[in-house]
Amino acid sequence: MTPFRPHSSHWGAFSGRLLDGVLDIRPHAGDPHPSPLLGNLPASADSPMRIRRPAVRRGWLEGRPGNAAARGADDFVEVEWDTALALVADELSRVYGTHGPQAVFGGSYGWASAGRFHHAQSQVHRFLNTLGGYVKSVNTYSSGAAMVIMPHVLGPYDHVERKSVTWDAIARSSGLVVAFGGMAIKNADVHGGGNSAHIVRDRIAGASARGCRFILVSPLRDDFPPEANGEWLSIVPGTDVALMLGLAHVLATEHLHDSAFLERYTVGFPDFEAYLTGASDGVAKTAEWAAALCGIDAQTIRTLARDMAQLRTLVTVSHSLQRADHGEQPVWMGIVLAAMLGQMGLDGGGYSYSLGALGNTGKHDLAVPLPTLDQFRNPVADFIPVARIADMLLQPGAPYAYNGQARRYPEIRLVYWAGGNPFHHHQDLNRLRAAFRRPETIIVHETAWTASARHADIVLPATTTLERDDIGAASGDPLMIAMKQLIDPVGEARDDYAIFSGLARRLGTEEAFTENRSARDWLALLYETTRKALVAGGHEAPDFDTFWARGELVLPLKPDTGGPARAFRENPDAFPLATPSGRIEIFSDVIDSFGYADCRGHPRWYPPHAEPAAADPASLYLVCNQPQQRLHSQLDYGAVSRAAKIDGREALRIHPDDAAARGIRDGDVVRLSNARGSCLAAAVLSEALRPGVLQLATGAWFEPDDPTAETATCIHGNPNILTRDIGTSQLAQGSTGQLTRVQATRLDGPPPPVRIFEPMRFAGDGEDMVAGREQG
Ligand SMILES: Nc1nc2c(c(=O)[nH]1)N[C@H]1C(S)=C(S)[C@@H](COP(=O)(O)OP(=O)(O)OC[C@H]3O[C@@H](n4cnc5c(=O)[nH]c(N)nc54)[C@H](O)[C@@H]3O)O[C@H]1N2
Ligand SMILES: Nc1nc2c(c(=O)[nH]1)N[C@H]1C(S)=C(S)[C@@H](COP(=O)(O)OP(=O)(O)OC[C@H]3O[C@@H](n4cnc5c(=O)[nH]c(N)nc54)[C@H](O)[C@@H]3O)O[C@H]1N2
Ligand SMILES: [Mo]
Repeated sequence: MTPFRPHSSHWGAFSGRLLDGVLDIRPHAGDPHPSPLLGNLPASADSPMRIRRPAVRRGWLEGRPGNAAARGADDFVEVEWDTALALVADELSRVYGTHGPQAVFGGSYGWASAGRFHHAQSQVHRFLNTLGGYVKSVNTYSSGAAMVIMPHVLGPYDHVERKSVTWDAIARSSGLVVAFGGMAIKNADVHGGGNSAHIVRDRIAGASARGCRFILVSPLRDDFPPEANGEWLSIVPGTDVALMLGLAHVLATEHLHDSAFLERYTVGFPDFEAYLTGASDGVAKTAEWAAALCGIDAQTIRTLARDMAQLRTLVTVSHSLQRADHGEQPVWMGIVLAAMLGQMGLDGGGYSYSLGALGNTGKHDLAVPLPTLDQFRNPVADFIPVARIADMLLQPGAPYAYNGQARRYPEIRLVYWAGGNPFHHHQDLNRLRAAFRRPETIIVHETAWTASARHADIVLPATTTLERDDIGAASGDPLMIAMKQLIDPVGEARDDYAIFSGLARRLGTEEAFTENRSARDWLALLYETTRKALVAGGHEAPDFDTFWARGELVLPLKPDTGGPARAFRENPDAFPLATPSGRIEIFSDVIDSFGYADCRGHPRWYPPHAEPAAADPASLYLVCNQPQQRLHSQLDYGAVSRAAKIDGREALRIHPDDAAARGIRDGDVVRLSNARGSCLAAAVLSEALRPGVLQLATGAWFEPDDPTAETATCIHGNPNILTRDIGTSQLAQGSTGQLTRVQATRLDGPPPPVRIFEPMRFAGDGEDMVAGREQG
């Protein structure tokens, strides 16, 4: 019998073995609620979507560099590894030699896979740094707005997101949790680097059983697990700030706010209060005012505000709220609302950002550092806010504002991507297609034929974690896991480290990149960081071979001390916040001094950026949220992801009233469209949605109806063909992909079949020669 061997993934720890050629997976015994996403993994062992050999776009091969018009519509030619590595090395030499590192974009955003050493981001950045650096990206698609505004008004993002309120404190002390954007249990399945124990459901159930009330503010009812016994406030998308202002107005006018807290711990409340009452702009932000915008009646708002003042209240704001127009505002206004309640730093009260969005948020912090590969220093100072990729490629030299800086986009000639899928994560894919036709060369390392691989010039096949040894560990997760290789590399796939080592050899930087270490040497070396800290802390500290033989190691946790918020509350002079004033900034002089019309000195209600579709009364909101059945676009070809599709097409949820008004029945194919493009998806009627709101999760692999068309339709159901590619504001320039406006119509006649998961064909192959096996 083949023994099970330990392994890990972003969605959970497990053990696996190959049984009659099929990957057999068993969730970690200590995980109370293993993620169903584990069921996607076996496909990575044998799917025809795996990239088996290096491949080069024919047009690039024949007319390099550039010849980019056909990018995304061209054939690929499979080549030997030696040929592929020589092509990449020569092209890197040419671009670095002629244009310097500032012509190389190595931002390479993306989640890649669990594993501390073979982490694609660390590998690509380290490799490019040994060549002289690259233009990088800053911040994330997750929290582009929050990461920039937080340090101005509350302190480092990491303190607020990771080190404030724990699930234990909620289960112990919270009386009322008001969750703007909810805490969809699907999201807590996942955590970058691993999540060995899915505890969120049980903690919520525990708090609820003790009597804690959970209020869900969301257009979707299922953004809370049933265990919350939540009360659903069905809000108009994009209007949370109006609701928060309405609540704040009730608190202020009924003198339910904590003036002593505001006085001691905050700056700028009087300016904000003048706005709240209308003294400064003539509009009082009353409950009625809020109700007209957010669709929740004024009496409900008043009652909620009074309850919030009465109970031990935690205000949480999800990532999704800030991945939208003026996304800085709900983050900031949530802080102001919590400050008015005066409970910041109290057990189970105050403010928490993104709790429930990732599996380890709200768990205890680790007491030891994790193994981390040195990426070296990047000598290039230039960067872009991550979601400005298409702007950068389309408008080299163009000016833009960011966080008080007047910046210009660099001129990029070569794009290098490893471990991300921009054709998953970016907005307005037709615009991104145009942007991807600009650089001279695009190189992608991928495990699978994603749309990003299909839009590259040179595609190098990477292994998945299943095909290599690594160390699995993540912030907030106590288990360090010996991730052991479970299967042979698929096709000719190589580890990113091996690929970069081979390139470095050709480029004369091998020693700098590898430091003469094998992958195994690196695991043992990186492990030492954690082992030394274990020794120093007086904990059990097995050597690497013992850890590896044992398969896992439980790491010590820090005690739950309430984090920086508690320390600040107890002694604001000794433990000031890391903001300019040392206090919570309800008014920020720094932000005000930037002079941005779309993000000013204190939080405000800004109507969404004008959208042509919004003027049409028949248009609907489209919520483009995270998928339940996969992580982003990863393993969209896996069994669990595919089982949720209807005739191979992504499911679109629509309220029965909206469906009836359009003659749409369950299972019908629907065309969604707006000024940017269109996509097809399969209707699922659901009363879990607010009427007027549609929901289409992200992550269905982009499949253009016509890859040569300027404006393509995605026939598989990728919502990013519809979303807008504009920044949250001039402050943060974050992604606004969560929400958009669309028309929805029933597609009459036979829909085009979805063929994205059919095996790739390669130039030079006979008609019936395909890469990989037949589809099973
Ligand atoms: N409209 C809309 N768009 C969104 C969002 C939204 O809410 N709405 N959410 C945004 C958010 S929060 C995020 S974080 C992004 C996620 O965007 P991404 O992180 O880019 O999405 P993934 O699908 O996780 O892409 C990771 C890729 O890495 C590949 N990969 C995995 N392991 C390896 C490896 O070892 N080596 C190499 N070379 N490749 C590997 C996978 O095959 C996959 O294609 O999407 C964003 N996009
Ligand atoms: N299963 C699974 N889990 C994941 C991921 C995944 O791909 N799959 N991705 C992970 C990543 S990278 C991240 S960053 C997090 C993202 O965490 P979030 O961004 O918080 O997750 P979403 O599911 O996009 O959005 C949560 C909910 O917000 C609600 N919402 C949307 N717009 C509004 C609004 O205007 N107001 C209110 N009140 N609610 C609104 C939607 O109903 C949506 O279901 O999720 C993580 N968890
Ligand atoms: Mo994210």
